[in-house]
Amino acid sequence: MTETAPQLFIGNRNYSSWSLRPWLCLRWAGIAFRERSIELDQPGYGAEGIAEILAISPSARVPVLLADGVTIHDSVAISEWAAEVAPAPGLLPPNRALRAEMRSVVAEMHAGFPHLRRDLPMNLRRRCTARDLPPETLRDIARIDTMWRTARSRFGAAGPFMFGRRSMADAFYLPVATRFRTYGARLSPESEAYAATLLADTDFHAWEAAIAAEPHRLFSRAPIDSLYADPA
Ligand SMILES: N[C@@H](CCC(=O)N[C@@H](CS)C(=O)NCC(=O)O)C(=O)O
Repeated sequence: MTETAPQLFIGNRNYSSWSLRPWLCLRWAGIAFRERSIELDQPGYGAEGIAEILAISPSARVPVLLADGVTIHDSVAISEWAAEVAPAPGLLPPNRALRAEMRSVVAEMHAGFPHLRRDLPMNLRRRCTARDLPPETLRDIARIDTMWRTARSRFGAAGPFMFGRRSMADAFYLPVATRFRTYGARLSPESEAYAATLLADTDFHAWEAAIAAEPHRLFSRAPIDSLYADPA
């Protein structure tokens, strides 16, 4: 790979769902890129104050892609860049109406589901059962279940992904499938089948394998690893 290869800066693979999404899009698009990992568990976390991130990201957040001589500092922008550079794999469906529907669910994920993100943060290593979830979080889960079930009933004949063929929507909801696995959320059979399709992705397995190779350290700046633990 040359020094001009795109560089993707990501956060901890175990926790950073915003990093995983464009990373999957770049892999699915077949784009060669250099990867740089930044530890999120350090001073400034949660306050957009991590010095290493500030040095490369105008938003003080990761993911960031350095490519084409510019800084692309958002998961959707990076994923859209990947889809433009390599249109053939179909990250953006060629049909305009389908593309608009796909962008709607990507935007819904990117801008929404705050309660799901608060109560079921991505934690790939963890397995536990979420307890006493508030109604607003149950509503987020129910909305996603309906989204997945409806899409699968409409596009099932075209393939096993949300819109039949694999697209950017699948990269945006794969981290959600991991949250449902981590916290034991119950879904409709159609959504369970779709989540299993996402979790079987070979690029995602490569991402998970890299976590298994890292030293196991619990996150100290937010209670992600102790959520729903039995009281000592
Ligand atoms: N809207 C951004 C969100 C990115 C984001 O929140 N990144 C987190 C890590 S997953 C971050 O960099 N946090 C640094 C901090 O909180 O200081 C995107 O879609 O890329």
